Amino acid sequence: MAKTICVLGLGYVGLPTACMFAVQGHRVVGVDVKREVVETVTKGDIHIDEAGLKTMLQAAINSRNLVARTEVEPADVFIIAVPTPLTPDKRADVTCVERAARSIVPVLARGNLVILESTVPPGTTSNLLCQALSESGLKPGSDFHVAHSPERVLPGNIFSELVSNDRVIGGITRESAEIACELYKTFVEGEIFLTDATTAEMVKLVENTFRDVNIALANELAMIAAEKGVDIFEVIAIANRHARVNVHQPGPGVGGHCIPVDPWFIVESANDAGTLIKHARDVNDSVPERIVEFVQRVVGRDDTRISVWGVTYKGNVDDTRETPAVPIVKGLKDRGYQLGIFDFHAKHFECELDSLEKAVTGAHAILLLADHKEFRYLDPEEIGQRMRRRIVIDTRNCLDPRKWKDAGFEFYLLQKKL
Ligand code: SAJ
Repeated sequence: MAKTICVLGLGYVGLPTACMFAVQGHRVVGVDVKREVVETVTKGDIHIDEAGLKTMLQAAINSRNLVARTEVEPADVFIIAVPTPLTPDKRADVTCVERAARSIVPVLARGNLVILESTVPPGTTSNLLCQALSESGLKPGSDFHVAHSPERVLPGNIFSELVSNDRVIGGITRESAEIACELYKTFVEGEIFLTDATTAEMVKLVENTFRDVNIALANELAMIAAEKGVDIFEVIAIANRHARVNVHQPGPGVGGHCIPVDPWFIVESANDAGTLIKHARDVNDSVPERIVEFVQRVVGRDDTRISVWGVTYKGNVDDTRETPAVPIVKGLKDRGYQLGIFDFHAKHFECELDSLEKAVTGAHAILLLADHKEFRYLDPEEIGQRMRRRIVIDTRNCLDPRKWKDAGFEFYLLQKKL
């Protein structure tokens, strides 16, 4: 049965989710505190880059099932999809969740369902969220339902993953989980696992922590392999052919708003445990500085210009949140390098972005940080003609070394000269 759904937060998760529910026939009110986001969405335009999002948004708007507002409206279901960033002392900043919950209080009615999709430390749904909603005078679990259903979609592939991924739904009561499950079944084709709210919170954190610790292992192995003169990407590719091995990829550091953040939510609630998780975080955070030192060793220092390619946190997205490119660019600038910075997708970055032509002209070396697929199709000869020296440092195993070496480039794959 069609429901009225209020989605709070029209970002990478909230907007695609709002669109999905709208095209399935639910009446959706998308709410964002930023007026410009509401205006953009209302026009059928997008403020974030995600494959298929614009088409989906226009379908949702044309169906007349989606409207965008700056204020919460009465609804059957409220879905909170707001950011939960890190505080400077590496704890979860849940202010936006709290504010979103408080904005629901005046319109909350008996029988409503409130779902938290934002990633939060274990216990947040049952404690902070329920307490905030209780200010309505209604009792969570009996007068209205509350569930945590963490988003688990991969930026760049959101629409297909929203549908095909398995989902975990943790209710503060079994009934809360079951009612939320019925709703998500509108479009979820993956399996839906029902559990309690704190378990669901922990599941989400464990997934991203697994990834972070695994990437830290890859980054540590990359340093060891470099000392041995071994290509770490080849080592991992062969090791991963073993049926029970899945080592992730090393790179210039770990970015995005999830993987470098979520492990801290476990560490903060772990008292004295969590040392391995913290160490992995520190390993990954130390990678950008190592990259800067390596650049210095390869290209030297005097009056040198580096062409930095790709500043997003990973390839084929426009997102520069928590990107390792920030500390790398800062480290290079602090050492006096001149930089030309180019990205195929990023719209915002700490420093001004250049055209590709400007970024390579007069450069002594290219430092590739984000593996956008477009980089693979560039002509090394054309690029080389504009440069003062022909050096490439590919931190992502993105380029075809043969092509670049044939064009006279000295080619480094992470720290290994090929
Ligand atoms: N990275 C590596 N090596 C790898 C994989 C990734 O260095 O082998 C780097 C990336 O370049 C990037 C960072 O790690 O800088 C994170 O990228 P990612 O693709 O691992 O993760 P996100 O942040 O784009 O999305 C993750 C996903 N989580 C998992 O796959 C377990 C996604 O499903 C979650 O929904 C998302 O976090 C989230 O919102 O939590």
